[in-house]
Amino acid sequence: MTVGETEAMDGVAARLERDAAAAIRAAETTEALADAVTAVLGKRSALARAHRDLAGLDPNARREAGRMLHDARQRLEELVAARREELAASERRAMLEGDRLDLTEVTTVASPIARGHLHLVDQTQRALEDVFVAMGFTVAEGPESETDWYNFEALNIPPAHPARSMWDTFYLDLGQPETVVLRTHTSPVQVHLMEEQAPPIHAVMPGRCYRHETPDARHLATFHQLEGLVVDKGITFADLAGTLETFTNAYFGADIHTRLRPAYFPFTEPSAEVEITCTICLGAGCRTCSNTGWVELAGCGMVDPAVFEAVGIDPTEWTGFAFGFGIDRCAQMRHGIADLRVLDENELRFLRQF
Ligand code: FA5
Repeated sequence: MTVGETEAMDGVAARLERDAAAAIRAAETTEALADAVTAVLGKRSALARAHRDLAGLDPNARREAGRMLHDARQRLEELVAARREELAASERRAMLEGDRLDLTEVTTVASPIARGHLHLVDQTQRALEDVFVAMGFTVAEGPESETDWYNFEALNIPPAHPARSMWDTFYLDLGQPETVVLRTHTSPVQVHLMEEQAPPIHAVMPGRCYRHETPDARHLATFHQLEGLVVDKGITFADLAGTLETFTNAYFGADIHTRLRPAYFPFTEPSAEVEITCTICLGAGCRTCSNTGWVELAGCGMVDPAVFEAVGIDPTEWTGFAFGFGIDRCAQMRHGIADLRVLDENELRFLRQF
């Protein structure tokens, strides 16, 4: 190969390599790169043609030109490998970016399931419990179906006693007729507690009660009470009155007045009813308070010695008081609900207000 021929071949190889390198760098995707590789390094490429043309050269020139083309091909293959890696990396990045889960976006999308909250009666029960727990009471619970003994007899209401008519009772079809009832009040939980626990006792007992009553503005057939029981030494009616006063101030506010009216319950002596100013009419008289200006919230009294005897507590050593608040009534008076029946209807537009 003459010096001139060598220079000419050098120039051809350099041009082929420059053009091929430009095509490789211009490829923007791995697919485009594969096409570029076929075009610049494949069998029909200018480089492959130049290789084939070497056959027409004399052996020296062929060797020299062959080396140049071979070196150019090697550099181009290295360039292809580097570009392939670059493109694969950026394509992987793009794919991960596309798959990324944007958690802020997910949480801002409104859930098709609306979040609920506690029913007003449950909220009220918890608020009442909180007030009494802050005063040092514990919280206990008892069963909703009771034997006649717990609901009546242990509470000093023997069978056929006229006081039974104070509670319109639902009887369950279990055992002997009229021996198992849906509890008509939470007072039977007092009996369970005194059987299980030795005095002193300071406890409240919330729960659902049932009465065969026609619902009206102040009554439901299924309602809730919060029973209270204190058994200790030297407990007097003043302790009961003070506890009720502290509770009503804490729950209803200092401007709500309460009064105690003498009443009768077979399991307390003396007994009283706790009334507060009707919050619907502020005492003026309305349908909710039957035009009296007052609404009864609870029954209460000093534990009758006969109840202590029924559960084996010595009434000469211990005295106590008990009360039973209507939880639904407390919610009614606290929130100015004219008709208690709305608490049972589960109308969401009403419930969502609380
Ligand atoms: C009793 O149930 C007694 N066990 C209360 C008691 C406990 C007295 C401890 C003495 C010692 P009474 O039936 O009055 O009493 O009910 C008490 C309270 O429960 C009422 O003041 C009222 O707030 C609520 N209540 C009673 N019946 C219903 C009803 N049908 N619907 C809604 N609340 C009611």
